[in-house]
Amino acid sequence: MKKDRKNDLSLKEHEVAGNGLLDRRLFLLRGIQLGVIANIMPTNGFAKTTTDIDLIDPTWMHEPGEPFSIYGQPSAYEDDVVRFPVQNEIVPGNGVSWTPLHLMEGTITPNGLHYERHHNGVPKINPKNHRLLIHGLVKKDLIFSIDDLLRYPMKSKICFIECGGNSNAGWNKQPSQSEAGYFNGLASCSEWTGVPLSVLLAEVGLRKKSKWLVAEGADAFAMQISIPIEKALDDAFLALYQNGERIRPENGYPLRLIVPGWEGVLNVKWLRRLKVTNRPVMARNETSRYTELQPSGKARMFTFPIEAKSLITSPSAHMILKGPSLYQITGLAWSGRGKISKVEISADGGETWAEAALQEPILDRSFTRFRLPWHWNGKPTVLKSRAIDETGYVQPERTELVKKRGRHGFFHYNAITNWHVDSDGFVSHVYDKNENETTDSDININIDSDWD
Ligand SMILES: Nc1nc2c(c(=O)[nH]1)N[C@H]1C(S)=C(S)[C@@H](COP(=O)(O)O)O[C@H]1N2
Ligand SMILES: [Mo]
Repeated sequence: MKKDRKNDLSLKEHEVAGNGLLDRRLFLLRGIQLGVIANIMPTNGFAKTTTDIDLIDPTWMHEPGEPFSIYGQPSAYEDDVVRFPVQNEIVPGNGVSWTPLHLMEGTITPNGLHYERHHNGVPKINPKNHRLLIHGLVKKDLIFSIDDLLRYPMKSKICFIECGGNSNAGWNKQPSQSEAGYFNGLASCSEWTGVPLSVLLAEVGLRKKSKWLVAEGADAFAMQISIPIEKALDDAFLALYQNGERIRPENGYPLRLIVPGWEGVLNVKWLRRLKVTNRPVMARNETSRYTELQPSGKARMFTFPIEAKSLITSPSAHMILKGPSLYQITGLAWSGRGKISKVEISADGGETWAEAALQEPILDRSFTRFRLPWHWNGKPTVLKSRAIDETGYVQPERTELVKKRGRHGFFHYNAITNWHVDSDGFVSHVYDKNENETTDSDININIDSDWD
């Protein structure tokens, strides 16, 4: 094959940061750039030539295939792509199941893989018998059935939900060695469809003193949480659909609150009651949980927005790179304050950084996929990704986060994750060397088996 001279460029010419990070534009979907990638791939890319190997004649072409099904399931060969449940031994309905982010691509979480956080199990709700009451500081109390709600004009929004306790193993003194999704996958992204809360609040009529909304779920935990009325009127909505189908029981069927960009606990599932009040209810999940002691001795409360975060999903913990070659570094970035404006990647432990390509669509408060070509030279190194959102907020290094928030952290862990690649290509999680994790005053928490 005659090589296009223009594309026949050496790897070095495309290097934009130390240790083999290549120009993100090589990943733009245009012939010329992809041509360059093809040219710098080892020996004809990753496929075999027809002189090495024959095309396999598969047995499944010699017999009729399976008939139709009423609800599709993933291929039986994909049975490792599953959530990872961790539950309380005494109360099995209290726990979490993690989304396998390291085994997934794109930005949308399939419904069966959306992470779960229940405090007392998944209620079996018959939608015919489910009601939503809106009362409190309103002009008239109203009760809605699901059928009533289905008649309102709806809106759809793609957005992530992240538990405030996601990635909390990051506060541990030793780096968690769980796979990327089983450490950071209390975060998922779906298209939610339902009725804007502002429409229903206009219908009940807010009284002057209304400042908060207390939302309550119809589960055995009867979860309660307070939400400022401004957010409720701004972009909160009552979702009935998740990625085009009715919400899964695990995620709040038949009705859940969506509070875009704010911590997961506000997104009350199995929603049955909204009480308009003039102050927060001070429920368990906004006092003893989802708050934390600061170095000043004061507790942080009502830390609603999820700060910008990114995570390289591949290569990530437990993966093995097959020798020096061209690799695609890819991952997810998100921010509860708007759109992701930039993701930077380092392949030399943070000394130099290159800008990653952001895949369209880049949406408000949604997962954004990033990619960057990397030529690994086979030497041990540390990969990092750093997200910057449209407010200019920069995802912190772990040392910065610990310095600012102290050692009593449990929630809102959004530090940069370091993936160490050893000379065998094995990937593991490491902290920066300069992090002193051994002072006596440190509390000795080990959060791998805890959540909230
Ligand atoms: N009724 C009810 N709503 C709830 C919870 C719950 O236990 N009961 N858990 C909350 C928490 S802590 C989180 S992080 C999210 C999890 O939503 P998901 O299970 O759909 O991922 O739901 C929130 N809403
Ligand atoms: Mo949560």
